[in-house]
Amino acid sequence: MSISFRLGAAALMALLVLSAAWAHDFTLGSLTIDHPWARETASMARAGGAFMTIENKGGTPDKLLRARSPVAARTEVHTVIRDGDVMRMREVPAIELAPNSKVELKPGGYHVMLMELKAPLKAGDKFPLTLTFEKAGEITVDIVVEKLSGPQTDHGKMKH
Ligand SMILES: [Cu+2]
Repeated sequence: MSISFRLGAAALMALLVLSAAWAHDFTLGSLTIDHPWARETASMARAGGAFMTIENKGGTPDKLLRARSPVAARTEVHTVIRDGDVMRMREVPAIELAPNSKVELKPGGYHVMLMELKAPLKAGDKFPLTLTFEKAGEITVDIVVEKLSGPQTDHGKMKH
């Protein structure tokens, strides 16, 4: 076996291991929760946002009702609305998951708001978040904290 083949194989293995780690999705009945993540928070921030893509592969609608996590004293499900030229976050009673569709929770849109954080969220950290769906029930997913990137236009500056 040549050296270059071995290196290639090693690189391929590393890539496979990495992509497996990053695939990071969870299944609950006909729901798939893909890539749940949260933004790193500034050291003084008391709140942070958690995001993910939820796909409903089933033929019946479901709803994300609420979430909870040991890292935050309270959580709310939020959306972002434009109010004049200010973006504001509003609590919503639920996120509707239509049959055979995907909903993306992302900065500037739907998110799980982690309120009264017990400690800042640091890039690379992982923590559990338990999601409650109206029909599918409960699942605990691992949230991976990612670095803040781009302009700081998220929760810190937004009004509730
Ligand atoms: Cu929010």
